[in-house]
Amino acid sequence: MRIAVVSLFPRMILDALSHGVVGRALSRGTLRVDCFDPRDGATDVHRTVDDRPFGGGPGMVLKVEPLRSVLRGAVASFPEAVPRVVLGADGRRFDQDLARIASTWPGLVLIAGRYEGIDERLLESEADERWSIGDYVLSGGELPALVVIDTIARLLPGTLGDAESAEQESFSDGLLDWPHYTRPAEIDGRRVPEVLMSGDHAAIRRWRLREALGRTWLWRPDLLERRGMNAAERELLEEFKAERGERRSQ
Ligand code: 9D3
Repeated sequence: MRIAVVSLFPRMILDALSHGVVGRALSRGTLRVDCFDPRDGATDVHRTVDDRPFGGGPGMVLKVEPLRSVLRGAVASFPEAVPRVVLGADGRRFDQDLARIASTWPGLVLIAGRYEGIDERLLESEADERWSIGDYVLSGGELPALVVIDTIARLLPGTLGDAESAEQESFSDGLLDWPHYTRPAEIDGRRVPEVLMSGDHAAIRRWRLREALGRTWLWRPDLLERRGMNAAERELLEEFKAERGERRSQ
């Protein structure tokens, strides 16, 4: 998949993508990311990309012409039509479901804003969607662009190893993670749960699912509501609650 990013800080995007799983996806060619800088679309000597807001008030607004010119270049760099997505705090919440959908697209143009925002007329005429990554105020769209790219990259065939890819579709999908442990088996008198040392893979699987269900019930009941549970899972959750009650009364 290829993603084009329109941003005033292309280095911020490319530097951040050079590490780890996404860095490998880029060097293997599973993913390609190209940046387009609105400054390159400015025509004056100062390479102006922003101007004062009509109506007054603090801050600056990204002008239409430089942004539109590089955005059209970004769109034209694809052989077919691809969705143009503006990152904005007022957009549709980006989540794993939306990431799964986007990971099937042949390409994507992400537009990251800065300052107070982008001239509304550009958003109306040159963008298909607006996505937000959550309810908090950032300084611009670059970090959201990176969040979107990282999330999509992990879903592309060939990014993760076979084991990790298989785990994505596992029984624990839609739940919080179970707890993880590594050596040493005891630290400051605190031991790793005995079942993990047992070598009984069915029991380990069952314990992990129980912990994942229990943690999701405790901390993200909204996720559990949405996902639902089968009879076996409901029983495991009851087991978790009973054991938790016992632990608390000890
Ligand atoms: C304090 C500024 N706000 C006035 C009410 C408006 C505003 C302007 C620019 C708020 C945020 C931004 C910059 N943020 C983004 O470009 C952004 C963002 C975010 O801030 N939170 C969550 N998702 C996103 S996606 C893009």
